[in-house]
Amino acid sequence: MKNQLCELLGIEYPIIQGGMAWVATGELAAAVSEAGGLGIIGAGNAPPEWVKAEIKKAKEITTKPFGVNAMLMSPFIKEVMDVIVEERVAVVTTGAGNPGIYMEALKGAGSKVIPLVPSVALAQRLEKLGVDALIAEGAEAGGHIGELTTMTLVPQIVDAVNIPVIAAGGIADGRGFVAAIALGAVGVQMGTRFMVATECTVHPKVKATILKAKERDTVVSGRSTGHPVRGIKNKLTKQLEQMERDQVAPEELEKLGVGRLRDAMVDGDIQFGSVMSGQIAGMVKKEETAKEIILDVISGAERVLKGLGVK
Ligand code: TUI
Repeated sequence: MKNQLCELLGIEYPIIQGGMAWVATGELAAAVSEAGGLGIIGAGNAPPEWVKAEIKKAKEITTKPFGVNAMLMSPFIKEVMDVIVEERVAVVTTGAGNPGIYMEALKGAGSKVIPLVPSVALAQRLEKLGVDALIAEGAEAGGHIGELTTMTLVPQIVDAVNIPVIAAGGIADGRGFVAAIALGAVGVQMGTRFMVATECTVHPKVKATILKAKERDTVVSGRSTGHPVRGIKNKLTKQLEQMERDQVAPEELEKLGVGRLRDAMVDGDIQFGSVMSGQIAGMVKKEETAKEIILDVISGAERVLKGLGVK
């Protein structure tokens, strides 16, 4: 399974863990990297001190490369980027915007830069800026999403650029992995499946919610704000839905959303907090170590390929 992406990132398996805000801590990132994938710390809206402490934690657990996801809408984004540069983080993924203004500093620090993109247009713009690879994330994913599905987005981006493309959104096993490769991707990013990893420090009530979720249990909220978010249906999403029906001003919806992700992921408020999750939650049925998850995806992929007569 060693390929071009493994060479680029210095990893064993072409599997990246999603940079989930308030979920992907130094412990989870280090466990995924130790298991041969690429672990990612999710900076989200956290202050720079938190990001720095998580980077230090990961460095204490592993000497393997890991990354940080910089959420470009964070109020602390400039300071978080300073920490990333200072700590010379091996890989930086970005979400929720265009990382153009940070490229020079990140490349200067020796980081590989891999933005998440929801469209062909942004993929082409970022290729010109010299990013190392792209993550094409479909709307099956959890959290902030674009319009296109993984099935339609990945091959269109693959055809439009000359840099490696990683697929994300709706992938949680060997079948999804092979499907992504068939669409032209060089690897996958998985979030929801790693949320229930043994080493993931998210609140146990959140893990239980993911494990019992069925295929139609996620919904997209906040379309009127311009930043739609997928998560598990609960009292918060019902309230947001009602507000959209009542045509409440988008700023009011944004206000209601502030702090809700942390409420769920850290404090375990699964009713009024934002339990961001992908549609594939319905297929995630057991808690396993990061190593077990990665080996299951790889062995599942090998079984699919054998069935196809490829190997
Ligand atoms: O970023 C994510 N997923 C996220 S971010 C997040 S925190 C948040 N919470 C509430 C509202 C907004 C953010 C939770 N989950 N995935 C990657 C991703 N990036 N999805 C969509 C995008 C994206 C959207 C627009 C990337 C670039 C973009 O560009 C706009 C532009 O400048 O052209």
